[in-house]
Amino acid sequence: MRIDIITVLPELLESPFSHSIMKRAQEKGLLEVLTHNLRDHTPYKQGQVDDYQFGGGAGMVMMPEPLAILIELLQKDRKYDEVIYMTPDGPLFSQKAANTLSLKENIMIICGHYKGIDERIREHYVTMEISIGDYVLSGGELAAAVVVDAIGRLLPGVLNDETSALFDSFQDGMLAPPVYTRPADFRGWKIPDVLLCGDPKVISEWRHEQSLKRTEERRPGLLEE
Ligand code: 6GU
Repeated sequence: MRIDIITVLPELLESPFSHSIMKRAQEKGLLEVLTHNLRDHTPYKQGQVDDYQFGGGAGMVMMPEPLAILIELLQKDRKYDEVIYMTPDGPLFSQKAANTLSLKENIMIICGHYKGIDERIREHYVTMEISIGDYVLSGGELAAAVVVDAIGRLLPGVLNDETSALFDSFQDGMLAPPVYTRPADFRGWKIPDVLLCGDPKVISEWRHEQSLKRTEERRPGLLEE
């Protein structure tokens, strides 16, 4: 999968994909993440990409022309399955959306800043909008990093048995069960006996019960879905 990200802050997106699982996904050739600095593509002087909003009001708006130029430049080389605009007024991101996006070949992500991007870009180029939660970030970059991470780890071959996504929270509509590692007795705090019983079926049933209990207590809405 290839992901092209349009941003005015490419530096902000360097580290998130340079470590751990995202790094391995790229080294294995399963994921390609490219950032494009919008300022390198603006026809306006001094790298200008934003301007005052028509009708007045505080805050700048990202101008349509630099975005259209860069989007069309990218679209010349490949067909994008989705052109995603990261925005707090978009639909909420979910594991289900991550699963669906992980099946795509080419994705473009536009990171907004200031008051957002000119509405005409949303109307004419954007095919999907994503918000990662009901709070406002100063730009779409951190949200884009969240989305790329959630998608990237689902690509076949990225995770191994140790990191498998099969038993993640949300993957079956439930939260994950509690987990423990050595020592079995830490300062007198003992792990549940059942985990030492050696019967995979009994342990699997216990984990399922724990998942259900956690989900009922913390996120009952998930069970209704
Ligand atoms: Cl995608 N962008 C911004 N700027 N803020 C957000 C967001 C996105 N999702 C939640 N808050």
